[in-house]
Amino acid sequence: MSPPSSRRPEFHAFVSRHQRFLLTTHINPDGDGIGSEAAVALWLRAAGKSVRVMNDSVVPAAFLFLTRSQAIEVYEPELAEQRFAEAEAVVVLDTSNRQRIGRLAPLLDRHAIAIAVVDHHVSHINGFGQVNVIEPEASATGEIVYDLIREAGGDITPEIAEALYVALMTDTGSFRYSNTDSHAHRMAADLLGRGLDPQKIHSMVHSHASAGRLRFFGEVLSTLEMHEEGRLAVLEAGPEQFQRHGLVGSDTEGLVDMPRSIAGVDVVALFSEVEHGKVKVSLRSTGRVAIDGLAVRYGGGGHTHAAGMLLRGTRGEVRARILPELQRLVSEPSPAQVSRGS
Ligand SMILES: [Mn+2]
Repeated sequence: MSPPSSRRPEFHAFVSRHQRFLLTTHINPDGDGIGSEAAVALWLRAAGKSVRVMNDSVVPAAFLFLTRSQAIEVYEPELAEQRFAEAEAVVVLDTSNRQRIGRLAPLLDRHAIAIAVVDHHVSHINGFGQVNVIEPEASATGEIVYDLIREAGGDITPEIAEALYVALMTDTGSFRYSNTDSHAHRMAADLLGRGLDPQKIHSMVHSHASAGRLRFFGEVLSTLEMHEEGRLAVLEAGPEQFQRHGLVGSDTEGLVDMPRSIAGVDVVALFSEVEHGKVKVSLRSTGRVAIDGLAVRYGGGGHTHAAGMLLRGTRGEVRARILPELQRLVSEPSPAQVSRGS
């Protein structure tokens, strides 16, 4: 059953009505963003549509194999103008916050272009498209895409299956986060039945760490702080650490998840000051505590148990603002903050 803000029939009409599509996803795209783009592109092309894909950020090395038969372009001012002029319709995948598509966002205003949004984040539930398929109960945008392709009578080819498997696998933390439900497992089973090699896909996605990234993880983890009688874990990384190891903000992927394995931890916060005066706050929680509300109040977003925001200031200043809020969340969760799943 789709929630009120999900408009699947309207999405199918949107696809039928247009011929030339431009797909995009959020800045610092993950496996769900790239996998969903690849799957939708392959499906639309098989249906005789013309498709371009352009993102604000480069495709991370881990997901380059998904661009074998569909190029994913990176934003450049002139090229972006050209792509928007050529397209009739944009499909935004894995974010319903228009700011999150980065430098492509202003082009939505300058070009009279139809917009559809397909997403599973709860923070901008009404969407900014003419058509919004926003289903927070889906474990990945790829899961919604899988349903949409099948509803439209499209063929889940081995290549589409691979892209959707990557989307599902990465957004469920390899089927271990709380969003992993029976629908996700049924979908995975169906995709595997189409001849995928899960071990091979897993190793393609997870064999791109550099030695510098692991040393950086080691450094940051060695300064792990525990607050609130062990229920709140705090990590911090500074600009000099990113520079020394040659890393960027997206290289912290996975780091904030590690302290979740400590017995008794309810919330983990990572304060990454990637450049001076700009702090990325990554939040994770376990069953008892919801952290998406806090992220939204500070202009960010995410899911019940995985959220984040970007704040201005030094990490000392940002910590001083956010830490008391986290301490409050951990020590007295109100009924509204009790898990409702993600
Ligand atoms: Mn996602």
